[in-house]
Amino acid sequence: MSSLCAGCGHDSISASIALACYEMSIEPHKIAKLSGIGCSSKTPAYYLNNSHGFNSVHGRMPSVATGANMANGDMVYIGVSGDGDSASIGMGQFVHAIRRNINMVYVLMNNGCYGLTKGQDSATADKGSRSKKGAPSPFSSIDMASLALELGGTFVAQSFSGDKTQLVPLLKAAINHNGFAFINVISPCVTFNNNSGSTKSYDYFREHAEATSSLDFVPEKEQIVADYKEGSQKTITLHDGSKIYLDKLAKDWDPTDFDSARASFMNAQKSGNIPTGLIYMDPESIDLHEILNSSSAPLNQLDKNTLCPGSATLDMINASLR
Ligand SMILES: Cc1ncc(C[n+]2csc(CCOP(=O)(O)OP(=O)(O)O)c2C)c(N)n1
Repeated sequence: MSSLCAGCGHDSISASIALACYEMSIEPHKIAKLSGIGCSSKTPAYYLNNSHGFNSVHGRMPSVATGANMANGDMVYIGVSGDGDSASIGMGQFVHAIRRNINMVYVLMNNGCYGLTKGQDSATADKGSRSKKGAPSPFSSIDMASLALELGGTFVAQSFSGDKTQLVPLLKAAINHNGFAFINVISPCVTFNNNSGSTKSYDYFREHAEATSSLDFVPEKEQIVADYKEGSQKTITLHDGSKIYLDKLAKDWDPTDFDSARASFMNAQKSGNIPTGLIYMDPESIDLHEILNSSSAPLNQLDKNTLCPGSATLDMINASLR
């Protein structure tokens, strides 16, 4: 049983994560759940029992994920974080995880406030928006999805906690993406930030959501059953042959086009609308292991000869540096 408030968006996201992993038949021991501190970061306690888990200190989840991934690239890393955890104390860690393209899913449960510590404005609270107890936020907000794109993020998506139809295929595509897959999920805080005046409330989202596409994810070996209207679909093939099918809703939408992804965030800032769906992805993305040419085989499975190649090899390396 979750100990979060009844109606919390975070619980719906947890349900979507569990469903995505179930539908992909990922064995629990192949998953590592990682988080920082906050109501959002407590959620891994409520899903994927028997998976590995690490609840780090506040804002430090990305460095734990980096270390774990470097030691064992043969796992599915699912990190969850809050907007306080990621956009304030953990901002430095967040940006470098994107820059390094660590192969992980990063779900930001974005409620525009510090839920766990009783609802203070976070850095994603929109300027002028008002939480239940607070004055209008005097500062402009940080748009985390737009930031992820600017930093060279290779998979940037946006969704809503209550939209399982959109979120589950997005999560599946993110799990299959070869690199850092960021999903910014608007997740209303029913206790502190679900009032009129809040731009992270259920009502505001319903009035301002702007779906870029509806989508489906089809794993490599499964029969393709997607059935979309003629002339409006886009298929993206991932590195392992799996496919993402997009049914375009927004005019001229192409998630592999960086410039239109960027333009959609610019337009959203002006209109106050929230684009949802797969905003951008690079199907050619290469992850940190490939960038560094490091071993993606788990280090604890390497034998002594691989780990210690002997003095002749060492002499060769030394000679090459002289
Ligand atoms: C180093 C440190 N500073 C401050 C805190 C207090 N603190 C706990 S959770 C939190 C913010 C949580 O907000 P968010 O990440 O948005 O998660 P939410 O609870 O809203 O899901 C803060 C400031 C802490 N635990 N550790």
